[in-house]
Amino acid sequence: PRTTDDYDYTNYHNGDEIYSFQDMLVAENPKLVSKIVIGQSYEGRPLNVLKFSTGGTNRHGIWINTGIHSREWITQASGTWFAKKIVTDYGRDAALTAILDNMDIFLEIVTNPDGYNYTHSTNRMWRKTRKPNPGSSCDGIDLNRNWDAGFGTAGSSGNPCDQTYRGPKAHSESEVKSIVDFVKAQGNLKAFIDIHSYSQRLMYPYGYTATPCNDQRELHDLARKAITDLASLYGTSFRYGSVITTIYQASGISIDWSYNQGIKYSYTFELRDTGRYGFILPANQIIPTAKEAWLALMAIMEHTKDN
Ligand code: ING
Ligand code: ZN
Repeated sequence: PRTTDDYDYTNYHNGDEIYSFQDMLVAENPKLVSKIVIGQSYEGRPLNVLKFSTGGTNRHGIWINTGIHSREWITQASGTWFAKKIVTDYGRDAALTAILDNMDIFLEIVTNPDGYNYTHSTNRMWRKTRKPNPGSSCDGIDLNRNWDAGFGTAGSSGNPCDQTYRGPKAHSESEVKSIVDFVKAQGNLKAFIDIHSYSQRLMYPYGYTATPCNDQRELHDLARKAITDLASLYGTSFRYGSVITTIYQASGISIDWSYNQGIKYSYTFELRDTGRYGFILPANQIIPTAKEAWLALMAIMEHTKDN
């Protein structure tokens, strides 16, 4: 495709195709979208963040990332659709326009580029990074167990051969550290949303502890509103609650770190489906999955703006 209008949102794309989508989107919307390279992956790929901003100085921000687990292809595809949706709706949809007139949105679509490349070249079911682990024949770190929030406790693995291998220490992985540094430097994010698949859930902190977070009531009520809006489109049902009560104990996860940094609206999604196709979701579900998830994101972003 030569423009983002020609981009095929109904099919999955590799990392290079998504990178060129990002560059086209920036070129087409220079006043609204810019690309920030926050670092590079272990294998040297850029860690690109799209910034959607209508100006202002030091505005509050919303962070969204997809694809931290490479095999969850519906998330990178949805992230791409969200990016196009933002530029399409700005100035047309009142709610999105109000959000962007008050806050910036930061979107990292290919959060684990090495893993994503590997799912296209070699192993469709690869989840972790591709960094070798010294002393082990098994490669890769789980980027959603590497964060400094209950790091190393129950809910992750110290075995490099496991899918939930946490890495040698918190923030040891450049894909995580680059986000940590960016979020800290930004300093004014109010929402942090990490998007996974599959199992149709919307969750908030914590994953590492059963102690409820201080904002549990507000986060719970907002999650209910978000999944109700989501379901209004096609009737897709999502479970919701804290990570530990809704899915399982998980330590070193992104949203526990962001919440403990003071970013109250920290949420993680698990998009479609519930297991019929799992990670190999048919491409004809990309647009419906993205559209319904967008309604939930809009609920969270509007609430963030108003609070
Ligand atoms: N499942 C998640 C995992 O990392 C999860 C579940 C999501 C736990 C978000 C904690 C936070 O194990 C998938 N499919 O990645
Ligand atoms: Zn995941």
